[in-house]
Amino acid sequence: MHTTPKGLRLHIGIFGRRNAGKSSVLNAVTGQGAAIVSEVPGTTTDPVEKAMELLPLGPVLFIDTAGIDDVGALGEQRVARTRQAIERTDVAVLVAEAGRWDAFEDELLAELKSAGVPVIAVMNKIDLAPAGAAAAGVDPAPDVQVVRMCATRSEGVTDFKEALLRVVPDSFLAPPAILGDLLAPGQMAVLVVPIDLEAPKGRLILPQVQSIRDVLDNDAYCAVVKERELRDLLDNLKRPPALVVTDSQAFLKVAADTPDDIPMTSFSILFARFKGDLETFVAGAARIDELRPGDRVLIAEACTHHPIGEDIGTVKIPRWLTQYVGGKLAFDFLRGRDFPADLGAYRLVVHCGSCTFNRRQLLTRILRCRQAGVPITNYGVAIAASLGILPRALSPFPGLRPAAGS
Ligand SMILES: Nc1nc2c(ncn2[C@@H]2O[C@H](COP(=O)(O)OP(=O)(O)OP(=O)(O)O)[C@@H](O)[C@H]2O)c(=O)[nH]1
Ligand code: SF4
Ligand SMILES: [Mg+2]
Repeated sequence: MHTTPKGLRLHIGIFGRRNAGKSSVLNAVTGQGAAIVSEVPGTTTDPVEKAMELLPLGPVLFIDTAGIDDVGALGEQRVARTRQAIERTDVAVLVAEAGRWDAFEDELLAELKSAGVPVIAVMNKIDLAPAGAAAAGVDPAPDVQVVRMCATRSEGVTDFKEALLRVVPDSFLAPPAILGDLLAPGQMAVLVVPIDLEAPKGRLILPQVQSIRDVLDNDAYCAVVKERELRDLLDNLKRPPALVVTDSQAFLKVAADTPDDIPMTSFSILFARFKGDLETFVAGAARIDELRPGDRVLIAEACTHHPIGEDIGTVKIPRWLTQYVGGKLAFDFLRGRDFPADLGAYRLVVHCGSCTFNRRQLLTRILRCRQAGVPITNYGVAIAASLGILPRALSPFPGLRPAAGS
């Protein structure tokens, strides 16, 4: 968890007046009592750093600073050190007491903006704000995300994380490789691409094309075959491939035709890692074992492509899950950009490969599911789990283990 070099962590600086609740906001967001909190203004005297994994965003470094309205000679040094913290901040959190946004906050905001740092304004202590006081706060500027919180009761934490995902610079959301990192230069991958009714006429689909490009970018190479020719190809190779990747629909046949010692996975699992958070999806798949007949499952697709023949999302996944559970499940289907505000009715969300989404969009959905306490998994992981071959499909990722039974 702490292996990510500090320079690669998103640095989140927390600024504001003394006693506004900066350290309390840090504790609420991290869910840990890392920072000392007290009613005495000036409790935090020097910037305090806290490295952690903030799901679903990834590795971050919080910098809790001393109140910048600090007074006296000692105070001036503290203010200087707080100002230095701005220089290493990627995202700034300006904490104010709800209903108390004055010239001081405006100046601090202007300073942060002139440093080119995106800002989240936290109106904290909403519990103390007079009832009806215009929802306890002003909206400082159109380009500033405003979050209302009661840090001591951990209220507003999810809103805070959503705001964070919105303002995080793109470079911090840069995805890992698709599969290039699983191949050394000069190694070979075999990509299994079924050409069935759902395959578009005359071309390959985007995830397949992106995978080929990623292999080439990493000085490796690949062979592309339909599932029928896989066995023949493997028999004719002088060296076994370093990796076999299949479309999920041909999982069982490809698993049967690929020798056990060759790592094997699916495009959908590769994209779960590339676009989202494979670990979360693998953890979410454990819920499949707990599903009971009658449970409600949301199948969510990022785009509104038209299903042809037996569609994977509306037909195949429901069938596989139903067979696995041994009884009828209640499925809802969702296509496109809208994600339901209320996910509470669902026992599980199964998401498509999100090839048309960027990482920020999928991570936001993962966050919503977390907030609702609903496990989320994706097509490739769910299919592998319901076919009983998830451990095999995770063989290229030795650090990831499915929960027992899935
Ligand atoms: N009622 C209420 N009190 C809060 C809230 N957040 C923080 N407090 C209280 O406000 C006081 C100051 O909180 P801190 O988190 O230490 O504030 P800080 O901004 O870090 O203060 P300094 O480090 O002194 O600059 C403490 O007594 C907290 O318990 C809140 O949302 N509601
Ligand atoms: S966004 Fe989802 S539904 Fe649309 S093509 Fe990609 S994987 Fe399929
Ligand atoms: Mg403090």
